[in-house]
Amino acid sequence: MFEKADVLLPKCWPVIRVDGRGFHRFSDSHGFKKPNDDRSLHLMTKAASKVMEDLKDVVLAYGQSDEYSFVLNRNTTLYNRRESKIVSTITSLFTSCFAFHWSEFFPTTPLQYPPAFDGRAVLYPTKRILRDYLCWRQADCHINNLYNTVFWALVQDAGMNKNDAQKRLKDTNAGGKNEILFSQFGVNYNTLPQLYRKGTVIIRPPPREPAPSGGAVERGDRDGTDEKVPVLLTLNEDIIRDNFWVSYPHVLEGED
Ligand code: DGT
Ligand code: MG
Ligand code: MG
Ligand code: MG
Ligand code: MG
Repeated sequence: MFEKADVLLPKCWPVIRVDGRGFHRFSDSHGFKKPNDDRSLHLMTKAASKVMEDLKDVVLAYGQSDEYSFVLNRNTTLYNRRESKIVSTITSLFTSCFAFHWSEFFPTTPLQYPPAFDGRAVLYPTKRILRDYLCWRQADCHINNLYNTVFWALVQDAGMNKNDAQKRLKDTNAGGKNEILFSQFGVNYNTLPQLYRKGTVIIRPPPREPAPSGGAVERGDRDGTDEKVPVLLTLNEDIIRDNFWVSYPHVLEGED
């Protein structure tokens, strides 16, 4: 009777974003490699995949750094679209999967304390605005990664102290940072792993092709019981340009 009504607006795409609580400290306490720790990035993706396997209304997840965004089908009726129920379930499931699978990714580093994630819901009224949101997160990944890559090269490889490295980078644009990486460290930023530069996007595979008449090839079903069909596709692709969305039109199907 006193419970607040918090139904997500109809028709809008719900996005639930989880973000590591105090991961600046968490990454230090657990000896994360700088600027990117593959173990942590893959553990994040493992936890996000578990969320998607469990909650079928998630059509796409995008992750970078200590965050993952989950896009729900715009017409989802999950928990009657109750915001607190959806956000708390996704955040809690993600967090427990992160802790549950920790030792697979960090076999020699015990968890020092229980990790936590915050979660929030944002609503996007159109596909275009939803895509703008995803562009923003991927652009954020790129900007932070470029900065962190140069910063840690200056500190770890060139022996600069952190204050000087920060000053050195303060007034550089993207071109300037690329130039430092190339001229001083022989690194071409564009050849660094896409995992670091683009983050990770998880989608479901496109619907099956109609079976050719006569000799149908049985591909099994998509409920996770048949190993032959991947349940999820995990990609490190650009999701800003149209290419990705043209290749996988089923992800945001339906009207605008
Ligand atoms: P918050 O989210 O307000 O509770 O505070 P933080 O500390 O989690 O801040 P946030 O989320 O803005 O920044 C993410 C932090 O996580 C940032 O300090 C860098 C760290 N981090 C994330 N991924 C990695 C990684 O792969 N390697 C290292 N060394 N650090 C990482
Ligand atoms: Mg934060
Ligand atoms: Mg955080
Ligand atoms: Mg973050
Ligand atoms: Mg109950």
